[in-house]
Amino acid sequence: MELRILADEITGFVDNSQLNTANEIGLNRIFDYPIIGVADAKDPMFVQLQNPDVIGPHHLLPSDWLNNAKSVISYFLPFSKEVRQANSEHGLPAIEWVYGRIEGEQFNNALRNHIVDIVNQNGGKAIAPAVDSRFSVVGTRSNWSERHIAYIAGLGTFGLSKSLITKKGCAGRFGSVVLDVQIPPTLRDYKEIYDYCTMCGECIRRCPSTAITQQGKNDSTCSKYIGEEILPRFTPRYGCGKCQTAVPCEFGLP
Ligand code: B12
Ligand code: SF4
Ligand code: SF4
Repeated sequence: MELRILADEITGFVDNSQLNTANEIGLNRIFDYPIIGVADAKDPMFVQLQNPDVIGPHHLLPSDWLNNAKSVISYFLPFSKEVRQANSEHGLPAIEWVYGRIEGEQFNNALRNHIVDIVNQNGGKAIAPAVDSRFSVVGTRSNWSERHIAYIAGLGTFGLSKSLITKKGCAGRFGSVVLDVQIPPTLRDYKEIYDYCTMCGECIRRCPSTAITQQGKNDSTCSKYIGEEILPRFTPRYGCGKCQTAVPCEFGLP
């Protein structure tokens, strides 16, 4: 099976799925076309993620999710200009952004399932860990980290804000699927985990909870702010993403 078949399917899904809209707030498009990367399921970096300094021993390998795993498809769905620009104000998140977080993730889950279906229809087997019953988050660390998978699949590097920065920026969402079909891996054009970040510090100024400093991002400060300040105002939705909008790494490499 060629990557081109999957890429065409993903493009069609972004164009045609009703889940990529939020009509009740007049939003015609949540996500633009994604960029797609491929990792070899046997890449030694998957084992490295089990180091407690990186993620931890609970982080599963591709072969733990799927017997005979050969490749991992990872993609980044950039938010549309409407969603990104709406969130450029300081302070509370834009309504478009919190829909992007909740309804956007419903679209992302549908896309994960769609990719699994396409692989099955082409005679392969596939699993999307994020929608699998074994998926779990321990504290703030999941057993399948979409950003770390994207890093291995050549899609980008981390930033000071801990967002993963891709050639289409960092304002968006990631997804991935493990498959038992061999697809040539994407080359990583970086060496270190923060290569794409210029350390300009703009995300520090954007963060309403002071979670980000020159030393990095404090996950519990960010999490507490979203849980205590945002969720009560926007229930059942939430989000923030000020560190991903109106910054030089929002929609391209900084
Ligand atoms: C738990 C969680 C949170 C927690 C903790 C975030 C965190 N940094 O881990 C809280 C609630 C704070 C949070 C907040 C947000 N989240 Co969140 N969250 C997750 C979740 C479910 C799991 C994250 C996880 O497992 N982290 C693991 C830890 C270990 O990651 P880490 O500490 O950043 O990793 C560092 C170390 O590994 C270190 N490192 C040290 N040595 C080495 C060696 C190697 C080889 C490598 C690779 C790394 C490495 O580098 C990393 C960066 O410093 C993921 C979904 C998923 N399944 O992945 C989404 C996810 C990370 N969230 C996302 C988003 C969008 C958000 C928010 C913007 C909220 C919103 N939607 O409005 C904010 C802010 C994000 C930000 N600036 O990071 C996106 C990220 C998009 C992006 N461009 O990066 C994700 C990937 C969801 C998705 N499907 O797209 N989130
Ligand atoms: S705003 Fe600047 S410092 Fe922050 S992640 Fe983006 S490039 Fe890095
Ligand atoms: S999501 Fe909001 S609170 Fe969390 S680090 Fe980014 S700007 Fe700060």
